[in-house]
Amino acid sequence: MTDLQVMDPDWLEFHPGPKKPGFTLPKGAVDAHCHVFGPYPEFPFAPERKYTPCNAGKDRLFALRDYLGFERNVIVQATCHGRDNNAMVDACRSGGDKARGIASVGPSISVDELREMDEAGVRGVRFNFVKRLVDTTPKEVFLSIAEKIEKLNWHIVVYFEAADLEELIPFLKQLPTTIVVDHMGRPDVTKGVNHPDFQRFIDLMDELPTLWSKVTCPERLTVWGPPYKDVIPFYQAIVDRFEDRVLWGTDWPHPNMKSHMPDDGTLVDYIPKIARTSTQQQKLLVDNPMRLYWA
Ligand code: 0GY
Repeated sequence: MTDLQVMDPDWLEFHPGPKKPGFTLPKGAVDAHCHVFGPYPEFPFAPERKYTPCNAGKDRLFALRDYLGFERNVIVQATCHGRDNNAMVDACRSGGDKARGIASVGPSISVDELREMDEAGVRGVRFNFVKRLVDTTPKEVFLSIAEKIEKLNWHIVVYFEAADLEELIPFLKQLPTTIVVDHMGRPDVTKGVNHPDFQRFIDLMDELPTLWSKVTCPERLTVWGPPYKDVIPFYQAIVDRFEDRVLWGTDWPHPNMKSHMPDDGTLVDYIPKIARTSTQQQKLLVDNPMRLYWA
């Protein structure tokens, strides 16, 4: 089927020719946060989506994986596909043992449907609280989904903005599985690492041994822009304290970037600034994602 571009007029496409990273990734490194978009029309976008992206299918993702030096991908269902997980599941099936997935599901999902996704490589669901991306889902609905997926030994990926964390804490404490927070809960980096908002997140990781963090997306969190120096102390604070519960990913194809499009090779070169020892790098890029997604 021939691809058709239907993206929003102001959509920024992923970098067409990223640099070859200077940093050599450890053997078996996992890109633990990336997406596929379409390609349209083979995999249509959801009617309820809040944005229409460029096509960014599995072939482009796997080519980038090999080019940057990653061995594996964790493909997170993007909100532009709603609860239609076909593009992500198809990519997982094509990737075989080199791919795992995170789905987005509704309360009516059956155990058989979950099992079928599990067999394709899906290992979790994503609960999204970012208002510009999704309509609100009642917490009871999420809790009913959590109960179902727990039986498959899956985990839950949560996406929220820092300002919403306080209100979400009682809910997060009710979740029965490992919880992975996207992009450190999106701290406001202008407030500094010692601000109560970021300390609240660190305190929660201290309190809940089941809580993990993705140390991802400096390009989203930065105020200064490349080379994202303002975000480094936040990543270091998390990696230094919780090196067994952190994950890293490119976030390719970088949905909703408005200021600039990052070079994925430059993002890989950023890793040694946030995980400064080879032990931390091995855990962040290999041991932790392998334990969570491939064990
Ligand atoms: C990300 C971030 C964003 C979008 C999505 O599923 C999505 O649409 O995750 C965003 O706009 O902040 O993790 O890719």
